[in-house]
Amino acid sequence: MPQFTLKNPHLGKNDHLYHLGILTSDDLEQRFGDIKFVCLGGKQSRMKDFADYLFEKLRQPQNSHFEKAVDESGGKTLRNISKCAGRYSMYKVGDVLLVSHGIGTASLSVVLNEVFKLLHYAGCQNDVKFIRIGTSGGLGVLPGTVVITDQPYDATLSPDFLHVSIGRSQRSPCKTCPEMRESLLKVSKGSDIPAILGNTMSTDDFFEGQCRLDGAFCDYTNEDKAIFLQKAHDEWGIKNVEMESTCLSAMCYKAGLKCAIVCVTFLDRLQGDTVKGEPAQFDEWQKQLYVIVGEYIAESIKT
Ligand code: R2B
Ligand code: URA
Repeated sequence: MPQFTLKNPHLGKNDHLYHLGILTSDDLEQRFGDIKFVCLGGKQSRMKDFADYLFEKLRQPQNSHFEKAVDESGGKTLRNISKCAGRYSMYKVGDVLLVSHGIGTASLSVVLNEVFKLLHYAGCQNDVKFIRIGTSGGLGVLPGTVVITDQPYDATLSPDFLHVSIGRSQRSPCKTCPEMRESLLKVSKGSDIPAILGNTMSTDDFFEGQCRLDGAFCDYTNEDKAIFLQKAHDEWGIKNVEMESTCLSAMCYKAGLKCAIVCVTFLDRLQGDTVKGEPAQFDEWQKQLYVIVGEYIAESIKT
């Protein structure tokens, strides 16, 4: 299998992955060369939780990164590899790297640049798969439904990612991997978790960008909002709204890497704006993502 290689001619041998707290002199091939999957999610605590879940699901793989000291019961604790940098959390469980990305494109693109460089410097194979597990607002679906993204759209309903380099706006295509989507859907059908394939709208802002009336500002009417969201649902097939799918799918596609996006919905945005409910219920819904993605990874590693 060929190695994953970034084409940037400016990359050398000495680099500092500043936000991950990793140097190229840190024995990257030995520590990270076996990575096959990268799982990303917004919250640091969710990635720690998912790392612990995956560690058990994959039967405690020894090529994980542990704290040096054992815990009170003599057991091993997974190490937050990026703790020293203080920005993101990162764990390695067997062949899987789990990384938090914060909220939105700015935060996600920083960590993705550094994760891509990590794979490049570590000499990973070029078939590493990226999966985002996240939360979202649903459109016309029951809260708790898991949406596996087919096509990401931006906040203007364009199927690409708008970004700026050397003062110029550029649009890059957003693509998720058809095989990964289908396999994730198949895994979910084998469980009792409600999961669907659908298109996702990704915005740079949680409030006005997602047509909410309950932000600090609102320059449109309830009717304007309802017309836009209904059109997004009916004509574009949008089933959920979040803040990272365009950036992730465009950056992975540009790097030649496959990706999937699996998000649970916390409310139906055709019914309201405010996320409200019991924290325990939200935790339970998010654990559905661990079950689907954990099973998908376990099956993929087996075959
Ligand atoms: C979903 O939830 C976050 C905002 O609350 C954001 O990261 C996203 O995509
Ligand atoms: N995350 C979002 O980006 N939007 C929502 O409505 C809920 C979670």
